[in-house]
Amino acid sequence: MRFDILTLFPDLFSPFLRESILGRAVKSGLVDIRLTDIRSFAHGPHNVTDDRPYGGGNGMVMKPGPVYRALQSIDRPHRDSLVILLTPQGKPLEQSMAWELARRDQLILICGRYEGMDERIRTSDVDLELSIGDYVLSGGELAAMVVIDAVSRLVPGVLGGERSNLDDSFEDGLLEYPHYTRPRIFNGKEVPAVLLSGDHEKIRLWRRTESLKRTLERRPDLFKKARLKEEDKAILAKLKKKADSS
Ligand code: 6GU
Repeated sequence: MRFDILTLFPDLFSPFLRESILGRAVKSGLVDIRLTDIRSFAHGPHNVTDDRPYGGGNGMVMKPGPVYRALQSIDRPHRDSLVILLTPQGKPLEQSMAWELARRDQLILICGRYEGMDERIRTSDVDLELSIGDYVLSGGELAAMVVIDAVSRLVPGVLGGERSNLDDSFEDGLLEYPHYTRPRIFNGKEVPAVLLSGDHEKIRLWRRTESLKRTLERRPDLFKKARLKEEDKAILAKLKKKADSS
């Protein structure tokens, strides 16, 4: 899978692309990540990429020309490439969207800066606008890294055999159960006995119950979209009853 990043700050990406799971995926060729510096497509002696807003007001606006030329310079050998603009006004990124994006061969990510991007780029050259949450970042770069991280770990082979993404929070719409590793007692706190029991069915049931409990306590909104089995509904009914009676 290929990612092209259009940015005024390509240097922000280097450690992120080099380290850990993504670094390994890049090295092995499972993901191919290319950086395009929008500034190198600016004209004039000062390579200006922003300008004052028509109509007045605070802040600066990204000029359409440099972004447009940067976009034109990207080769698109694949039929299903997608141009994504990172903006707080975009559609909120969710796990289901990450799966959809992971099916593509090429994602072209445009990182906005300043107060925003000239509207004509958004309306004629962008396929999808994405936000990573309801807060304001100084630019789309961190959001692009979030998208690349969330998507590339769904590309077959990227996580390797050592773990799977299927147990992750949100894969079935629920929060994950708590994890423990050695030592068995840490600062006086013991690992729940069930996890030492060796009884796989009991462990599975405990984990599922903890998942449902956490989701109920912290993110009840997730139940609107969660995929619940009959067993889950029974556990949930018990949890709710217990909460009501205490
Ligand atoms: Cl994609 N960009 C910026 N600048 N701020 C954001 C965002 C994106 N998503 C949430 N906040």
